[in-house]
Amino acid sequence: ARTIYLKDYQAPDYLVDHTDLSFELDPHATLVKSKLKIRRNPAVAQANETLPPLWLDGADLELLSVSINGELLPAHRYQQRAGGLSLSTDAPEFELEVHTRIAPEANTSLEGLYLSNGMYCTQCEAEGFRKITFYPDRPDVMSVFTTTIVAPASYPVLLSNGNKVDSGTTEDGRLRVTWEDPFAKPSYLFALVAGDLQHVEDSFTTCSGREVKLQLFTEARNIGKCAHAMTSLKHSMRWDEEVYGREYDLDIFMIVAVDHFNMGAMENKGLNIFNSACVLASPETATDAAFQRIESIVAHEYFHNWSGNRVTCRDWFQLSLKEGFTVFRDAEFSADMNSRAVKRIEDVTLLRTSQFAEDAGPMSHPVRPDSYMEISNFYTLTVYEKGAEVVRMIHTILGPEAFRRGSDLYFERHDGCAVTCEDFVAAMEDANGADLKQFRRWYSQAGTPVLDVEDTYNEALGEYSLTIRQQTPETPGQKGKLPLHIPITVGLLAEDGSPLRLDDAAGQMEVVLHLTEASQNFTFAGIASRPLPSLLRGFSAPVKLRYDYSSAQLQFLMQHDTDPFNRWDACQRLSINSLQTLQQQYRSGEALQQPAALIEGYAAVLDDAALDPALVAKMLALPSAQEIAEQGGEIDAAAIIAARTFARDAIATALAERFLTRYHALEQHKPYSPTAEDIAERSLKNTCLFYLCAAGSADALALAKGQFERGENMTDTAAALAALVEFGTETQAEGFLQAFYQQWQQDTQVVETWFGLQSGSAKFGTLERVQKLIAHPAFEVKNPNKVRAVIAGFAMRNFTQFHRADGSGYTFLADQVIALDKLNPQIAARLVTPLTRWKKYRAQESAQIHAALQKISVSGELSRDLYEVVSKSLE
Ligand code: BAL
Ligand code: ZN
Repeated sequence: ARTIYLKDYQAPDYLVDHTDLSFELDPHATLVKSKLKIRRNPAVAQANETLPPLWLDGADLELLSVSINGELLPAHRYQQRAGGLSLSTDAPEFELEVHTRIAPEANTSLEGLYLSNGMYCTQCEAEGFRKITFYPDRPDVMSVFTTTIVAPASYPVLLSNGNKVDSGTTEDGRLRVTWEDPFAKPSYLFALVAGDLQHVEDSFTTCSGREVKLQLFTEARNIGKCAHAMTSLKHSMRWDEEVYGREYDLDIFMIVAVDHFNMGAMENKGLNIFNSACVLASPETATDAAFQRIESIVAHEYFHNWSGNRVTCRDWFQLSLKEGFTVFRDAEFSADMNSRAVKRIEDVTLLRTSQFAEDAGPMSHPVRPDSYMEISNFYTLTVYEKGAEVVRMIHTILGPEAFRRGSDLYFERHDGCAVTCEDFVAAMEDANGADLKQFRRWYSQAGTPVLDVEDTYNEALGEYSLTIRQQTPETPGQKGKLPLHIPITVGLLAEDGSPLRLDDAAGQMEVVLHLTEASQNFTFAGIASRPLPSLLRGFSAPVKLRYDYSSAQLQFLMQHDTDPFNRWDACQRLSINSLQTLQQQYRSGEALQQPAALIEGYAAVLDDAALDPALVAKMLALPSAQEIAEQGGEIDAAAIIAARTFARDAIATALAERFLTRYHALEQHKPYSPTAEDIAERSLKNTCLFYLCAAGSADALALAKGQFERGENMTDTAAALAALVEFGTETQAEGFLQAFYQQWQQDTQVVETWFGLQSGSAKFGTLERVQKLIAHPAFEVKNPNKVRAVIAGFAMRNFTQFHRADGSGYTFLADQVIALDKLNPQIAARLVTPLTRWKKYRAQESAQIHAALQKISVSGELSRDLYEVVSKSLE
């Protein structure tokens, strides 16, 4: 497979001013006619030049005809090649008409035009449009689109981008609708939907008083699950006006829910298409986590209307320009709508668990990658989440007002254009006279920086000093890393726990230190006694920070830090320290010792009535096995599992009474509502239930059974079921799972939850069971949600069973990946991730994982997606 480099970027030879598409839909033979108004790109044209050939991307298309200015083009004027069509032209401006035939029914890649439960839909980002018609399928070619859809009367809803301008019936009785999108856009934002759909409707009045029609389309059975997404949409529209000054621009905004979808959702102009799991919810069927995910994804896609659509990417290396910025925007939105600290904790947990692993693995790449074989493989945690952290650091360095000036300038300067990460940073600088020269390295340098912090206190001078060293480890293809500009938010605590005023920060309680050197000293004057530092507050930079805190100091921070994020983080450090000690004991064959400091810390957290229950629940959750594995050093799966299980059970037993009291105190006697307060209570209550069941008493299991049977809402039902599956007998677990399935088998989203509860269970989700689930009638290999629930649930969220000693988990995953690659390369390339980390494990596991990867490598011809990941991982 060919590697594409950022350094080779060239502006397009031709531009497309207008794109006129017509579709005659048919599952096996959809006719696509495209009429393009094309002209030579004046930015690259030379005087008296010979015109270069026009290149049109195309994949899996049956070419029927090519005409220029109404005349059929003779065959010698064009050449069909792998990946597209090359045409010679004799004028700098012309109208090109291309007719192609495609088979949506046969399209299992879910890129381009395909069918989901009989409904037509599209996914064009990044390079799916070339599976619909021949086109310059690159984001810097922006065109105004008109789309006509013709379909049998059994498809009464026919949608595309923009405004509906015409509709009628063809002579043979088919329906015909025409849409016009007045905003020039790249092909990746094109969308088409056709189906027998219902919709809910609402409206939103923009800040300038325009009325926007809001419509959410689903299959009839899901029409009762739209309210939360609609509310979330209206909140997002208002928030973007208030916080960024961004008003919606069309008269209509549509969302469609589809069951078969590779991503979470897609921001097509005026016509967002969503994975059902990321938009449909009701209290009976969706958990709190689903409600919050929906709110944030609806916001994310809506926010793309400005950060992505109005201002788009010049090329796919700039993907983080829209994704990093938009993730930052949606995270701030969620923080404003819910608990800021909890949102931050969740995002940082994801970053530490998965993005740090990516940064340290064979696919490691900068936020703005330098090269790729298959762009779909770069929709990564690095581009999205680390990219959002980079934008957050700009926000921290400049401050909120300056950041807003920067974003205003960015949108004003580049509206209607396809631009680069450099343009974004330049706007932030120019609006504020700021200097982000060194900061730009965050975009080009891969890997997670490690900060080592030491401190000294000079009593005689009343001075406290921090020495901070930074170092970024080597990553594939990148040696000799340079120091980054890292904002480190710091506070100091006095002996009594009160925050110290910092002279350098004009009497503020915290200060942002700007680390720019490899090693740097920061001194605070007027400090009367040795303080305890609270470092990297709010996780002000995506780094690993090392400072030698004692257990007592961590417990002190857990109680007294004024930064709620750092209270939680102190608890995390305490947990990780305890778990590392337990792992050492396990490895040296000693009896595991009670983690006394951790139990003491947890007890204090449970006793602190003033602490937000959401924060308590987060503090009481032990780091996942995966997160423990990311702490560095060789991964010993058995030691991690033993340590974590031992700690969990020790906590459960020691604090059983407290858990019980808290559980009862948190029982809710009111209707379900997905507010931050109610979610917080349920989350702590269910944490208590889980520990109570872990301690193993019959009473606790009876509590879980009662909660399960009451079935008040899916959050409580699923939590009770998870506890019963993990800690009940196998027969009991089987019974509850059966009962649950009987009740919910008609509901796709609940069945996905049901699959995930089993595949992810340390106890129940054994390989044998997972193999049974794959043969279950509700499993559908062509549906990515089902694959994610069962196969990824096992391989990515069931550390215990996936890493079983005989290596059969790895072979199983290899076989699944090989089979899936034939159907859906994007999903196959995602699913292989756990096998790419083989170098990090102990010798035995490492050899087993490597063998599984080899098995894939020699299994036959791989898709470009899977080939890139496998070949880079074997290097
Ligand atoms: N652009 C792909 C889906 C998303 O990030 O919104
Ligand atoms: Zn996005």
